[in-house]
Amino acid sequence: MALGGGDEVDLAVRAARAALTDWHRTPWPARAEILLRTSLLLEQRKEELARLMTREMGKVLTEARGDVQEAIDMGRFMAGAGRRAFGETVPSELRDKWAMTMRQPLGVVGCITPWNFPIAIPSWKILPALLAGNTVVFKPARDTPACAMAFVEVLEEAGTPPGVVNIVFGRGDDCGMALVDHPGVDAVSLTGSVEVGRRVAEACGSQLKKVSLELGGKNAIVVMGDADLELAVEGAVWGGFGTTGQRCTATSRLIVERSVIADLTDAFAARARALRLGDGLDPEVEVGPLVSRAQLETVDGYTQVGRAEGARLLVGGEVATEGTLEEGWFYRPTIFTEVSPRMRIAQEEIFGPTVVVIPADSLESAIGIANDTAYGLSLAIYTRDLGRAFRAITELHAGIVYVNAPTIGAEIQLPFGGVKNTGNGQREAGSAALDEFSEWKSVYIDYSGRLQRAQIDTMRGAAHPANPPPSEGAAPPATPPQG
Ligand code: UN1
Repeated sequence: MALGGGDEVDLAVRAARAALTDWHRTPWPARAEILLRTSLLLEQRKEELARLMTREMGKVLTEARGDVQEAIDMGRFMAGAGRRAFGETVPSELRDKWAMTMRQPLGVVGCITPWNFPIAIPSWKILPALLAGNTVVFKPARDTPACAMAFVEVLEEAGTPPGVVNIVFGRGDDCGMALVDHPGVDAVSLTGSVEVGRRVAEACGSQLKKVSLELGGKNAIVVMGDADLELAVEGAVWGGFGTTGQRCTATSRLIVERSVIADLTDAFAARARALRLGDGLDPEVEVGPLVSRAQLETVDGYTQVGRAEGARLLVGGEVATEGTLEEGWFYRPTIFTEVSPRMRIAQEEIFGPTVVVIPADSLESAIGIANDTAYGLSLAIYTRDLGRAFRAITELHAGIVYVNAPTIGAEIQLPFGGVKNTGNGQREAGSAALDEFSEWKSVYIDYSGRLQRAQIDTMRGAAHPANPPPSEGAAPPATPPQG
């Protein structure tokens, strides 16, 4: 793979700057048309792109289709948003004066994306950035260049003018940081690790660049004693082992009320043991490989950590090598029980098919455990009790909360992002996406034909004795003239 560095980034940023004025002047609905065409083209090419994705990073085909679908959805949503990018019109405090707001682009936006959602996540960033009139330099993860390139080709085919979207390939250290540091880049949007997020935020902070960070999670499903346990097990399997656990929204903790923990764990373990591993292009396969050897080593490293911490390894915990599995980075779905909430395996993001089961005594203690990590992306509760559900909705400290559904499965019409180390308060997707990629301009239009002073001339016409109008300052006669 070609590895770009500072020179390639500089070329891309120059191209993006050169294209900026014209793109900004293009009306919102016209930009939106291109996003609609992007969405339609992605739909036409969905199968081909999904297959490319499975081959490139390993997620099973059904999920790869879902990934492309997320970008299709985002294109539709942003296309609609182009005709409803509302500002506010509010009454002025002065006569014959108009007050309103409009969205402005940030300028050139650097989009740095991970490999786990190689088309969906770029679409969350690039499509709203383009809609708002920004131009983009896109630096995808090194593990998924083909998906990234295919996405950019679709944007080009949909009619994005030259220079509006640019792609650079390379390592985070040099290529990614060159993009973040480049003085021609006005804002950065990153999905990645906390460690990288911190570096990017520091670099942006020193240059006062707007930065949006989405940095992962340590998501949990809380299962209460009254829950539909079959449903909870389904949710835990999908949330924990979908995408081989390589989602920032993956369910990596199950916090279970003691009364049902034995039943739930047995059923969950049986399901995990039965999952079919293999080539994601095979429709029978449920769990694909990890993306790389490095990821496999990280995941296995956490198994060793869990053992050393005294947790009980119930299922998995090893590399899978039987038959053709030997040819890929396969790891068995893994469950630890007898986990205490402060263990590293219960605190740190593993990004693999590892779920830890933690007992809880009550709803209150379960919520406490769920909230007690450095992250706050996605938390879920399974219960049939409406009161408990609402307590959880209110008290779970996360950007996304699910009731009777696992921690994965966010839809693009709602904001996506989290609290604490998960990010820096920005949200992607939904209408919030435009807040990420635009800023407000307040506009005042005075058609009175005279100087009107805000806060001072505001009582004009209201005969306020403390505030005589400037041009009619003479006091009225104390007694009306006699007729
Ligand atoms: C991610 O895990 O990086 O909610 C994104 C979900 C998906 C997006 C996940 N729609 O799981």
